[in-house]
Amino acid sequence: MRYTDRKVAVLGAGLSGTAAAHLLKDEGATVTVLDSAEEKTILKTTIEGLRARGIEVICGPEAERDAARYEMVVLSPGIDPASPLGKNFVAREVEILGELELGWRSCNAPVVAITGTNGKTTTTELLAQLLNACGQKTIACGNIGKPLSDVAREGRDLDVLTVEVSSFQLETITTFRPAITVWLNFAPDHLDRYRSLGEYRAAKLRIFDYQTTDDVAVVNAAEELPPIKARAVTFSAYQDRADFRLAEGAIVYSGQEVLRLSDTKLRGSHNIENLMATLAVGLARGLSFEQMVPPLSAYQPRPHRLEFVRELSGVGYINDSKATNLDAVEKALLAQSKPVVLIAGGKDKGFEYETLRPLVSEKVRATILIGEMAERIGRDWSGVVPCEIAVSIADAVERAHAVAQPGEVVLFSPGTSSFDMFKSYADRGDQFRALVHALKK
Ligand code: UMA
Repeated sequence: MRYTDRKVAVLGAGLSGTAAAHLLKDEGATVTVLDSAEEKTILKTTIEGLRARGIEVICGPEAERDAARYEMVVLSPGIDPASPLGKNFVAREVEILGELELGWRSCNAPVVAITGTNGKTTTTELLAQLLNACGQKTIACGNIGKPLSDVAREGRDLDVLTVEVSSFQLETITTFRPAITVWLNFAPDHLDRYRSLGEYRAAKLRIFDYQTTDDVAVVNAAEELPPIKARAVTFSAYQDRADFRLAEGAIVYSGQEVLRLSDTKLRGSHNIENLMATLAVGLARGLSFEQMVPPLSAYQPRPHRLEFVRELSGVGYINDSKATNLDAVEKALLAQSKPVVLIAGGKDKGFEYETLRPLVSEKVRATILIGEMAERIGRDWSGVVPCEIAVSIADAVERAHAVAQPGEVVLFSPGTSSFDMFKSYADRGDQFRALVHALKK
């Protein structure tokens, strides 16, 4: 057993921390889980499950003051090393690693790791479905919602792991070496965690750190990346010099038409790039285009990503709750051909909505604003578009319904995270969808 008798602290009792704690316990460690939240706010079954296995759980302020001597600390991705809980350990000379690194060390299958500010969940899922359909056994895991530590514990016989990785997870890698990496794009996000965009980008770029010349990096040709050791394969919906490029409504590789976009259910140029990256990974894994086209054509987009909800009195309603940064709103707006009534806003993550003014002026006829950011966005877009402030998501949907004219779309693309009013972006999107279905003419 890898961690026999080691005294390990796991920070965070969420999905990642719980999975890490169970894996460490399986591997012989003495484990304590520390979480800054009060015990009553953490899932009871989680805590009971940990304690039942002899894993100690300490919650609340006591967790942040814990002075026990640990030989190793495992960090959940959502815990900023600069937070009170993180700082308590960073200051001491103890080995710190992230849950991704821990899980990877106990997994045997090669890894395809996908990062990017937007599209990584879609690409991870698309790729996992493609590989499975083509006979390569895989599982979509990582930031998508299944920690690598869980995958390691299950010990399934897999050919490859399809892992969505976030900047938070990459901050703490020390050996994580994917056989194939995917760099989809980069745009401002997470400025509530990082002091600058450069810091966020540097964390993401760590994905390439441990790759060698034997590995492959599938990268967006429009991105200026530092030198990478892995063999690069490029893609772009905008640049002709890319290996995978767009020509007359089709994805082209080596002068050959590979996939007609009208044959897939994915829309928007960002999704074309997600498809290109997926094809590039498939090719690097030895698949032929003939094998890959049928499953890619059959793929149904996930909910909350430009999800068409319904049409009512000539107005289309679109749920894009997964848009948690401004780049995603930009892509959602660019994908619209009809005038838009936009519902936006949410938690203050330090974004400047002002940067969207030209596009909002071109595409949006009215906005309904919600959450912590509502008044700020109203000021950023004043003079460009009429803005109304709604007090709840129900109020926002009612107002959008009243304002929208036949031939327009109501687009719910918040542009920031949901935690000021909702449990998650999925909860936010589910509420929007239910309210839209409840609308009467
Ligand atoms: N906590 C503390 N102290 C702190 C902060 C948090 O104790 O200072 C505790 C909380 O009380 C909570 C726990 O830490 O009990 C939560 O840990 P976490 O935020 O790491 O959440 P997990 O449930 O472990 O989920 C994490 C990822 N969350 C984040 O990166 C914020 C999930 O990504 C991921 O699916 C999961 O691991 C499995 O790998 C979510 C996400 O929002 C979807 N990711 C960001 C994104 O996609 O933009 C990066």
